[in-house]
Amino acid sequence: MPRTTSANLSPSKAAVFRGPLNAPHLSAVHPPLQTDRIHELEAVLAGARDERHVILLGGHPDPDAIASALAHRRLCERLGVSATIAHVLPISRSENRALVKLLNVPMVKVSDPAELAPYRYLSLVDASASETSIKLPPGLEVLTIVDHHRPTTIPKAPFVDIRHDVGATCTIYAEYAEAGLAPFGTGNDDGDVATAMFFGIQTDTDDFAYATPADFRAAAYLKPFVDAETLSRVGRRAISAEAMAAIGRALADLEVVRDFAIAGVGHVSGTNRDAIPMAADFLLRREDIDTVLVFGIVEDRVDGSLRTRRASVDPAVFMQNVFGDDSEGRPYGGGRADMGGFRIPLGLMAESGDEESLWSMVREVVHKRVARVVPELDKRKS
Ligand SMILES: [Mn+2]
Repeated sequence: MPRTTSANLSPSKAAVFRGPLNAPHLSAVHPPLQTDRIHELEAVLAGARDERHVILLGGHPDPDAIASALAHRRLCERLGVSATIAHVLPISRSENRALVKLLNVPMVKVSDPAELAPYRYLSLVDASASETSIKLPPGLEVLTIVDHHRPTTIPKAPFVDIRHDVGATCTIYAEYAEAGLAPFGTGNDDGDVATAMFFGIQTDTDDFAYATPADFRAAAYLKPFVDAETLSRVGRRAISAEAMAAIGRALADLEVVRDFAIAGVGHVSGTNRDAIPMAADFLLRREDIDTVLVFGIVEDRVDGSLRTRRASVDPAVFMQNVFGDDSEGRPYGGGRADMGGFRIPLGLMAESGDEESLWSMVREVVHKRVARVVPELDKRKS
């Protein structure tokens, strides 16, 4: 493992503030590390030492969530706390499955609340509310919350660290390590954890395009421990055959009205649901397009993604103008997991055995609705 200087790897907390990373020019761009916070976290975790602990990931876990869970588990291990990483929904992108495989991420998939019964404490990473698709056993208590999203309600837990001024949850965990709470460079799995965390920061900041000084600082702290070859293999962002086929169908179905594009991908399996935002991201790269809507049928619903480069287009407003609200008055779009994503349940229609007719109906209805906002789309069809 390459070492930079002994000063910034020193486990002694006192030495941290004298390390080279705290040079005046860096302190000027980011406030100094908060040692009281790490003592608080250390005390909360140490206090839970005798009980089993689960890190439950919400949604379809992305690299920042997976790597934050690894960082949290590593921290627990160092403090003598046993922690298990669990998730409910499948890991949907093949690049994320590659991350889990290449970095040996120990994860268990849970589907029944009974599987969570052995655990006393719950830690949330990269989310401030627990996964809604599983009912939590009443005895399970939230112990820590570390996140970088704006919470809808202020969550309560013995330890809460929510910061919106960083691009990734991994940045916060890297700060804990840099501040002296289980610093990197001592453990066998440090390389894997650092590599995952670096990739988490990289993906959550759009390859550092939206990285804040804190994200760069965290990445710089982790870099000496990162395995560059593994990082480049994970960073290849492999696309599954099914997702690539869906992108092909999106290209074949593409309709362009001025700088707006719409494309349907037909049926996509739940595991490859992310083929839809992937296709949207890909189409948005066409030089004459600045807003794109891609949709498809995923299991029992219409699933779609709106991507835009235009500051004047608010995806949530666009979606609401197009699809309106459901029977309970909630908009179909604007889910927390996918900005600009929408989901419309197909209800009984989903049971139709005639996939082709169902798709052509869905396609027609979506086009009609979108024509409310992009009228030229309708004129083309008639
Ligand atoms: Mn994140």
